[in-house]
Amino acid sequence: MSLVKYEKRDGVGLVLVDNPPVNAFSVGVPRGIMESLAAAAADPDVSAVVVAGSGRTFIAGADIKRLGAWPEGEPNLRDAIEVCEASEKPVVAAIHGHALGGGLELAMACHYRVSTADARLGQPEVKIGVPPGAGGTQRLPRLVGAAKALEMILSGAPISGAQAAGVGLVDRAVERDLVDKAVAFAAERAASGGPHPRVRDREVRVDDPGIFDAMRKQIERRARGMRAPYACIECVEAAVQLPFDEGIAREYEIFDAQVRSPEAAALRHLFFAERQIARVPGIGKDIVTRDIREGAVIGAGTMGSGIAMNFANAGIPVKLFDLGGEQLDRAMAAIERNYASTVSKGRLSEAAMRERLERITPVLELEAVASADFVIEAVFEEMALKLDTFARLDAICKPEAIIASNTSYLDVNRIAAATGRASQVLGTHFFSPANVMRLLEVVRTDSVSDEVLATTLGVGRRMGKVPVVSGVCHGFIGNRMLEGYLREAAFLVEEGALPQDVDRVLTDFGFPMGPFAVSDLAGLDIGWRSRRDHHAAEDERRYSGTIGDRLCERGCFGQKTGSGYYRYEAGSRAPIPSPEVEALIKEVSAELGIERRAIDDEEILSRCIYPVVNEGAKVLDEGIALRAGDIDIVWLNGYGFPAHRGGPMHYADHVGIASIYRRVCDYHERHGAWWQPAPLLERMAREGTTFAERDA
Ligand code: 3H9
Repeated sequence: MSLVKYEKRDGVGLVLVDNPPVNAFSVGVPRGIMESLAAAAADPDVSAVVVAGSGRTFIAGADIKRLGAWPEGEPNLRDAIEVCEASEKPVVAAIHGHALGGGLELAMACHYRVSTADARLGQPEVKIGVPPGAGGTQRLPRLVGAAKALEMILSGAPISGAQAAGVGLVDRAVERDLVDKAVAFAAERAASGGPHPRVRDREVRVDDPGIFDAMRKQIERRARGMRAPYACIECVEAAVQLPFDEGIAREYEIFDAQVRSPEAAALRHLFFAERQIARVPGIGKDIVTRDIREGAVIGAGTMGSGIAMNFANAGIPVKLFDLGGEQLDRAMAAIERNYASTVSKGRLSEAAMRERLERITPVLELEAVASADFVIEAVFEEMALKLDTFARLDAICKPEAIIASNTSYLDVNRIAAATGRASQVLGTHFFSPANVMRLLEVVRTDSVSDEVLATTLGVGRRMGKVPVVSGVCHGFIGNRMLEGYLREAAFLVEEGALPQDVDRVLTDFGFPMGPFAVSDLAGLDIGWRSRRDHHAAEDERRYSGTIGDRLCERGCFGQKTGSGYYRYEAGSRAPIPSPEVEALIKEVSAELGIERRAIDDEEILSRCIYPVVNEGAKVLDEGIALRAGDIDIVWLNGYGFPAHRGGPMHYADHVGIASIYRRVCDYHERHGAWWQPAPLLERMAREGTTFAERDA
């Protein structure tokens, strides 16, 4: 089947890329384009060429699966672009849908560009860890100026066809009849005679030569640990400093090195993992989901308020229930403050804020939620209270209503069994702050119907979340895996490291904050209380909460009290290492009979990350997570795992399963039962397989 079609229309050769779903440059597409251009060049009846995309889009770029893995000898995107630019007959790109990455690069190598006003044009390569690599960093600055090009290439965000016309990226934007108009335009340009303009021959406009250094500074925080954004700047800088041929050679060289980097491999993995999460057994394309017109949230604490905002943001009117009027007033005031802060940052209009606020109705009577289609319970994390709440909701809610629990740890199967509608009960585990964090674990109970699960995933997506299906277990995918991470961080400090050592190693790895700074931010008292309630269940294993308990006993709850694992100056969130905490830590080590020792960075990293991998392997083996990629998406969106490491399971593949397994066995021998190696890890180490292979 041909991926590129060629036909003649009114004396113009029409090259139509036909490679659904997004017309990516798969193997065969560049060849097809080159053959079509050759046919047009050889045909005396053809005066000009139009390149367009068939179906819903122009071209979404290089085939990401093939990046850095193109078959030897097969013509590639760069070849097609060269032939296109060298054509003596004018070539016009007719753009609708998306012209992204290599798609836009091809369009910029055409002599002219016509676009629909609503098309999306951009260079998103940085999001998959590479700079544009088929001339994008050289041609885009020549069309729109260095500053705009840098903005587009560094953000990866597309602009509309109408905006593209405004900045000189396209010659015209049209509302309809794109291909007909492009054909007419091409014939007109041919009639006016050549030579036809080539972007490579233009000068680059730079208003401020200091822009490159300024950009490097500006992205420092965001790009921590990543090379791709800097590679993008370097390439655009080359466009300014070097003649076109040298500049593009530089771009190719930088791209070719970067595309083979672990960073690019990690981001490519996440691109596909993000799309895989929607593939859930039992949920086919033909599944009929329910119409959700009204939501309800039970419990107006911080979580409940955030969840109510999610409904409002998704355009779904919601009732927010709490028993206490004061609590409800506080919640509504907090919600309003939250929206107002978004408005003040220019990210929401005043009118949109009003609309969203109007969608949230505080209610004091549980009966008021009877009309809701989707109810989310967000009361205290206590089984008895949850069971009682669900029994009451079951009696009040309309029969077809879905009732979800926002529990972080509890057994949702038991909660479902407290109702007479177990097929309509499941878990929706939001992350705090619930209106900000993108992760949503959707907990699939034994009894929930496929239709209800699909509806819930749809509601999550409407809320702008990344919904990942998890099976039922203590802590679900994410929190279950987090336990080992926090436990080892605490033990490392008892054994000889300081909180700032552990945090530094993990922020150097790429986490935005280390575990101790995060604990201070969240408040140490929450964990303290829960340890006091559940400590008895910890049996004879080594207890990881001693230092945290001591801090709390002294009233050091973290940032909110000005001291925790660090101290904080008034009004500042910057953690400052504290000599008193260090003394306390040493005291605890001595009390526990631990002789403190120097712990190197490598041990800190492996002690914190490998339990996550080990538990992840158990989660996968037990079927709690559907794929290793799902686990990576959970850790990326819920726990700040650095994207350029690809998530814990991808990182494990990168390090090598066998070497991680050996380390886990070693720690198991030295430190205790909680390092029990996952049977899956053992099997994979023996068989020499990877999580990526398991997912494929
Ligand atoms: C590049 O161009 C490098 C060059 O500079 C230099 C080269 C030398 N490749 O997202 P969707 C698949 S790098 C392969 O669900 P939407 C996707 O996996 C590229 N596959 O649809 C999915 O498959 P499945 C720069 C791709 O409507 C299906 O298509 N370009 C590619 O929500 C539908 O995708 C980009 O980074 C691809 N390029 O969004 C653009 N694109 O159904 C990446 C999509 O099996 N793409 N697929 O799960 C996108 O941003 C979105 O797909 C797009 C459509 C906005 C186009």
